[in-house]
Amino acid sequence: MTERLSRDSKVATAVNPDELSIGLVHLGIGAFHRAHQAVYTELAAAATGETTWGISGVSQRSTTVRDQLAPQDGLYSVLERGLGDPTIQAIGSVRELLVAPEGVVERIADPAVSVVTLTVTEKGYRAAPGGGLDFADEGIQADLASATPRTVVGQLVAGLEARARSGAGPLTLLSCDNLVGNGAVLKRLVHEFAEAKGCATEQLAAARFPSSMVDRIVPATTDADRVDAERLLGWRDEGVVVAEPFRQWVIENDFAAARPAWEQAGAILTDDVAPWEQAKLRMLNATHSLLAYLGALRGYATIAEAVRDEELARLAQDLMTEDVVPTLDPPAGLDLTSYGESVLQRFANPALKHRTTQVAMDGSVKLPVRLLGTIRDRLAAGAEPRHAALAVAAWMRYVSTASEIDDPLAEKLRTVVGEAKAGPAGLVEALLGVEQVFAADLRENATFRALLVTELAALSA
Ligand code: CS2
Repeated sequence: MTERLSRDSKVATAVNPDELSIGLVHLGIGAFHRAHQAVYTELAAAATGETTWGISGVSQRSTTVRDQLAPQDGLYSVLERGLGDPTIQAIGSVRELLVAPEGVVERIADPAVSVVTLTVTEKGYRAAPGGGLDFADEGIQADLASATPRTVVGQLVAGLEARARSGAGPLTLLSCDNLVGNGAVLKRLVHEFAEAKGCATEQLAAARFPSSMVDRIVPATTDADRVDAERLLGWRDEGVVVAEPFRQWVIENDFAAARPAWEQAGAILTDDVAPWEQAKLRMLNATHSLLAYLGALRGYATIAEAVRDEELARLAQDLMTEDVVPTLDPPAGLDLTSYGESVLQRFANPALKHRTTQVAMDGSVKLPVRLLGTIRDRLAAGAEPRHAALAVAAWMRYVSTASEIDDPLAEKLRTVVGEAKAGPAGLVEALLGVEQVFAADLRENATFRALLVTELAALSA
């Protein structure tokens, strides 16, 4: 067996990791960050020669990433799987690995740190159904009462508070999660938490919360990927991440202080991220969910298999053209027709092996972001969003038939499904009652309900 990747391996990275000091904290150092923002950060540093943008990567609970990367001196590689042969690139920009809460507040308070980026997934924000902080959340309640924060929002507020003591300058908090208006969402949560705790006011006033749209398909790494990486790299890499060749990052240019020159690595800095974000969430993520639920129901293991089913590909296409496109006001430079085509082509990449069950997870927090906005807009325009309703119905069918569901509301969903009256109308009635997912306007909309019942009946036939 080959030896483990480490500093001694002398693999080529775009930056020399030994020369990097930490200037950025990332909360949620999963595969996505390592294949996306960390790559941009590394390439930006290489382009500018700046050595102040090493990353301190934080896991919220699991020690897995630290255990994989710390013995490798933070080094890992990105295995790119496109239509040709796979390629590999080692990345050196992650310079520290933390597992919260250990050392996180102290690192955020480091005066050398001026940006905190986040990929903590939809559920990591602990937002209430109607927006704002979920004060009923046990983690939030615990953090309001304790000095050792365990939630992301708690860590950020404690970090801001500690910066006031360490004399650090103003901080930028940059959300990179798939949320509508992710910057504004994070700002509201952080402000509400700080207010409830009565702290961090000065640093909070100076902080900035730009929104951003992130895009790269990053399936979970498998053992087969580790074997391929070892062959291509010449070293064993326990932290390898797999990604498609495509990557995109659109960032609102609203920073409190210094930031990496991400535009040098291909990121778009703009005054208005909203149209980019809306197009991506409603086109890509919505069709991803449609294919995940319908695909899983048809027994397909991967998204690529699902989109190769002609009927499913057509439904995905129709979702975009008939329901989504009429709701969008695309940014200059984005052609929605070719965007939609490219999305389906990316999904069809057979080398990626993106599991339908991976995309299907956490539906209760993903549907409101990806699909319900489209449905709301179409209903308001007097239209019938049949394909978007089909995606929701497919989720309903999936959560009521899958042997196991991976979702923060799994227990509640199981109970609701178990108590539902028999038949499609009964299941629709029961699941529309889950107020964490469906607000009253949709629950009470007769057109939406009728569409769901029709689609669910067809799926159950
Ligand atoms: C996917 C996303 O898992 C999911 O829900 O829809 O992770 C998707 O792959 C990314 O947003 C692509 O940028």
